[in-house]
Amino acid sequence: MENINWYPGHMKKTRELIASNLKMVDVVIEVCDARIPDSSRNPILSEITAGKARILVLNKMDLADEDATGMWLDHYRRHELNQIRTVIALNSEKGEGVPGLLSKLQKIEDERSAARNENNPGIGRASENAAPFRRRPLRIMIVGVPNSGKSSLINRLTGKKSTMTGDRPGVTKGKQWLTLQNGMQLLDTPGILWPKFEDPHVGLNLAFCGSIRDEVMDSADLGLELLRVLMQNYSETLAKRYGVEITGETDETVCDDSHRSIGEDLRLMERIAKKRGLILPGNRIDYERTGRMLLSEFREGRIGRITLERPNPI
Ligand SMILES: Nc1nc2c(ncn2[C@@H]2O[C@H](COP(=O)(O)OP(=O)(O)OP(=O)(O)O)[C@@H](O)[C@H]2O)c(=O)[nH]1
Ligand SMILES: [Mg+2]
Repeated sequence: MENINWYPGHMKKTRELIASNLKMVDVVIEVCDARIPDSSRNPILSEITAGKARILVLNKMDLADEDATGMWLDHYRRHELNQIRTVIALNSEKGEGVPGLLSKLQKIEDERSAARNENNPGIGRASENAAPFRRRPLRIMIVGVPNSGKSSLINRLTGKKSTMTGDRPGVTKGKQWLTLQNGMQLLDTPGILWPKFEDPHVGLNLAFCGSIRDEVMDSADLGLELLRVLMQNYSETLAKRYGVEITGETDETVCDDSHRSIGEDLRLMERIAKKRGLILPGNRIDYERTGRMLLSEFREGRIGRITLERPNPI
C-alpha cells in the first residue's frame, strides 16, 4: 500500500468543494460502508463538517454481517451522539431503511420550521389574503469515501435515477443538486479519501471494498491479503464457499504474530485456484485471476455477509 497514489488531485478539489458549500446546507449525511464502518469514515470529512447536524449512514448493510452491524449501531449511538445526530443502517440498492432516513430528515425540517417561527412570530401566521411565506427548503449534503453508495442513496431518496452510479470508485465527478418530492434539496459529491492512512489496515479495508482504484494495486497481492483477513474470522464461510478444508494444520515451523504458519494463506489461495480451474499453461496457478475473483466475490457479497472490523471496546 505504500507506493500507490490513492489521493489524486481531484480529491483535493472535492474537499474544497465540500468546505465551500457547507455554509449553504443544513444537514450532512455521511455515507460509510457497513463492512468497514471505521475505516470508511474519512477523518477530513469529520473535521470539516463538525458543527453541522450530521447523520451517519452505514450503507450496504445487505453485504455486512448482521450481528456486527448491530454492534456498530450500538457503538455509535452510545459514543458519538453529541457529534452525530442519527446513525442508521441502509441498503441503498434495494431501499431498505430509506423511509426511516426520510422521516429523520422530515423531523429536522419540522424542528427548523418551529425554530424559525419562534424567532419570527409574525411569519407563517399571515392573514388569508397575504402571499404565502416562501421558506427555503432543507438542504442536505451527501459525503463519503468513493464507492460507498452516495449516488445510489440519492437515487433512492429522489425515487428515480437522478445521478450516475457504478461498481467502481470515482463515478461522480462534480457536484450535483437534486430535489426530492417533498421539496428538500440534496447535493451529491464525489467520494474522497485522505492523503495518508495512519493504519495500513485502513488502506487495505478500503481497497477490499472497492474505494481505491484497482488499477493502482496488484490483484494477486490484494486478494491474498483479503484471504488472510477472512481466514481469521470467516474461515467456515470461506470453506463453504470454495469447498476447501481450512484445518490450520501445517508442516511449516515458521509462524507470524497470529501464530499462523507463513504460507498457509498462499496454499489456501492455490487450493481455491485449483477448485476454480484458474490455472495457466504449464499447470501454474493464476494468482492474478484468483485475486481478482476473490475480490469481486467479496464485493458482491457472494462469499457471505462479512464485516471486516468490530468496534473497539471503550
Ligand atoms: N449490495 C449493495 N450495493 C450497493 C448499495 N449501495 C450502493 N451499492 C452499489 O455500490 C456501487 C457504488 O455505488 P455509487 O452510488 O455509485 O457510489 P458513490 O458513493 O456514489 O461512488 P463515487 O461517486 O464513485 O464516490 C454501485 O455498484 C451500487 O450499485 C447497497 O446498499 N447494497
Ligand atoms: Mg457517486
